[in-house]
Amino acid sequence: MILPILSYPDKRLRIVAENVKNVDDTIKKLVSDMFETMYDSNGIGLAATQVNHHIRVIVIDISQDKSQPLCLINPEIIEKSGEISLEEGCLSVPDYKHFINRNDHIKIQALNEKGKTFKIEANDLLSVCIQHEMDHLNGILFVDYLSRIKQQRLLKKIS
Ligand code: K2U
Ligand code: ZN
Repeated sequence: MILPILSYPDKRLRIVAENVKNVDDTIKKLVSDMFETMYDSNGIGLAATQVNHHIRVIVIDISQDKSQPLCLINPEIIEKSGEISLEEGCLSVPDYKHFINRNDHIKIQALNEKGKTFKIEANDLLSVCIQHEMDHLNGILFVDYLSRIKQQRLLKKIS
């Protein structure tokens, strides 16, 4: 089912998500709804926070043909290195893109949608997307990295 996505400056986007205790059927249903919602919005990532579920679940698919679904539950960054600046957008901040500096390479440990622990290394867009989504789980939006002036201009445009 397609879920409603919270929009900036909604305060609920600032809630820090809780760890998932066990990957049960409710989580599996949420993951499936998150993929459906992400694909429907032409996103390449979506965090549970954005659909008002404050648990540490992320779905990602940076492929053009929706062929590489990736689900990260309770993700933790094990390593990070390098610098990259990509133009980011956010399904919770419509019609706004900006270059953001992040690490180019990261190594993550997480649970998959079967509750099995796995490790993944990522570079470039995948690395940026994972970092963007993990920020969501900590109540951080990409606009938070911009100057106060830019944030005020954005808020004015939205209000
Ligand atoms: O809101 C979200 O978390 C989805 C983000 C994922 C993203 C993270 C980093 C860099 C770009 C996108 C986007 O809104 S998905 C739409 C999109 C796709 C490609 C490039 C820019 C925006
Ligand atoms: Zn986002």
